[in-house]
Amino acid sequence: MDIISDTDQMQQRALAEKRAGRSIAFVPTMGFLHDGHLSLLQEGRRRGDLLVLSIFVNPAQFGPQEDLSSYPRDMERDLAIARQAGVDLVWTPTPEAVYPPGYATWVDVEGLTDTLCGASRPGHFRGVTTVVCKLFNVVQADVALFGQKDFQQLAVIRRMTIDLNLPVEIVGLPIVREADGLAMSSRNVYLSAAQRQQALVLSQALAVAQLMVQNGVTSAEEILTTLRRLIKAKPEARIDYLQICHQQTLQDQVAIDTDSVLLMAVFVGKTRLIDNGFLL
Ligand code: PAJ
Repeated sequence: MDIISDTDQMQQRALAEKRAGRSIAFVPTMGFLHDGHLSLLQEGRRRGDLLVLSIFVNPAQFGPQEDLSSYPRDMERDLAIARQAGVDLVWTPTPEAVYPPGYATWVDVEGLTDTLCGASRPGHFRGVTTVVCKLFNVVQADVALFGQKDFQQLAVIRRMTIDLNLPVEIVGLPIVREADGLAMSSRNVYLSAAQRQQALVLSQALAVAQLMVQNGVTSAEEILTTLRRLIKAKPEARIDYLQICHQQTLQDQVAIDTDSVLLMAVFVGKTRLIDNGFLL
């Protein structure tokens, strides 16, 4: 497994691989890898001749009050996991290389980024789309793999890829969960034992919503009212948003149908957790 930090070196290597007729599968991450990331790497291994992983905690997607400086990092462990997963090349750029002095170009997807995480984290998606566009250009990805855990991020990246004619196939993969249902996240390490227990309320809320729909409830508001009560019963949980949206437009829905997805962001203590799932 090769480890490259330099951007030009990464791009030259990618271009050489393409000239040699090899396809490139790409998994962009911020590191502190878990089984969710691993599922993307495993699918990437199947889909590309060369499997590239990037590890970059992207400052541009963190707000001023957010956890950039405390975001968990463990490069040695990440590299061991990558080796195990059959990654060919790990790219670990520095913030200075990605955003050198004078940097002035941003990619901004309109509309889809107005709601949900976009509303509570101003500028977040601008940071995500800008870095993902840059990463695609350097890595020369043919296929890139993303998790449905970040449902809105996936929708926004699909939109950007279409709108900017990026020659990259975007693949979305299901949420990987802990045995008790908690969606895996690098941020789960922030949780105390008591908070870790209360964090189960996200996946429980999803299960309750799915059960209500199975039992014939079609009113989004009826479901949301029940879920709000469930979540508020946890002393350390605070709802950031809880919405039932159309999977493509991300607009709120009144009645449940096969396009309905429940999307939530809940603070447990100071840790903001997200989860989502289809209702039918
Ligand atoms: P990060 O949070 O490290 O996630 C990297 C990829 O792993 C994303 O596509 C995310 O959706 C996926 N992922 C995270 N948890 C998952 C889970 N439990 N199951 C399945 N997939 C999961 O998302 C980012 O980094 C950044 O915004 C990035 C796209 C790298 C741009 O900086």
